[in-house]
Amino acid sequence: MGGALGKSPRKDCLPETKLEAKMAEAIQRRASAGTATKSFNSVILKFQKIDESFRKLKAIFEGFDEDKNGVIDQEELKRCFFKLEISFAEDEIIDLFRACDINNDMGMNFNEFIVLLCIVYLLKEDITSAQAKTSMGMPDLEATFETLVDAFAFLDKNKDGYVSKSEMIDAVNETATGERSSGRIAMKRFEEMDWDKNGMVNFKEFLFAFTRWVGIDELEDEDEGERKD
Ligand SMILES: [Ca+2]
Ligand SMILES: [Ca+2]
Ligand SMILES: [Ca+2]
Repeated sequence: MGGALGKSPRKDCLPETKLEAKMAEAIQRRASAGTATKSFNSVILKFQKIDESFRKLKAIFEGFDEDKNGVIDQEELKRCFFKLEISFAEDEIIDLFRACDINNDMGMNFNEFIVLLCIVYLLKEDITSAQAKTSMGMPDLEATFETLVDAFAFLDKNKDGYVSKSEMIDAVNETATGERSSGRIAMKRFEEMDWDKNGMVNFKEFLFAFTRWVGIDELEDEDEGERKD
């Protein structure tokens, strides 16, 4: 009713979609429950392990790309969810697909697929906690997803489901004691994450930044390079 005309500050406009609202809620719950992550540095130290775990997913990705065109389309994704026994409603799958298709080519490329699965992990875990832990049947990968969810919950100090610039700076400063450059590094990391430049990083933006930091984009370039020879 009333209030609809009232101009709200930018932050109150978030979340922008139903899916984003669900993600933020799940993160809020996680952040409230406390996290195992002690510092942002400890997350950076895990980059290589995260990278290895992502690379193992490549073969699985290729298996689900049935027509071998390099992307997983909506039909392929539905079959993928069926095989992995991920019980999402069809409209939820489409929402996820649209949210992760950042280059708008109506397909999930490898890094979009990683982000999509990690969001599935976050949302699934939220539904049935303990027993859902390994229900995707990929324990290694799910351990990696857990690291990422936990890292994001760690960064989200005020538990609103988003990471703000000041939260990022606080997190980096906590560990890098007395280093003058640490603030600048935090800013740089934050700007790499905040794609739409609205001053807040949601879980999806965080995940896309991760696939770049650990070098998944490079992996795709390498593959193309090999084909040229
Ligand atoms: Ca395909
Ligand atoms: Ca795409
Ligand atoms: Ca926050």
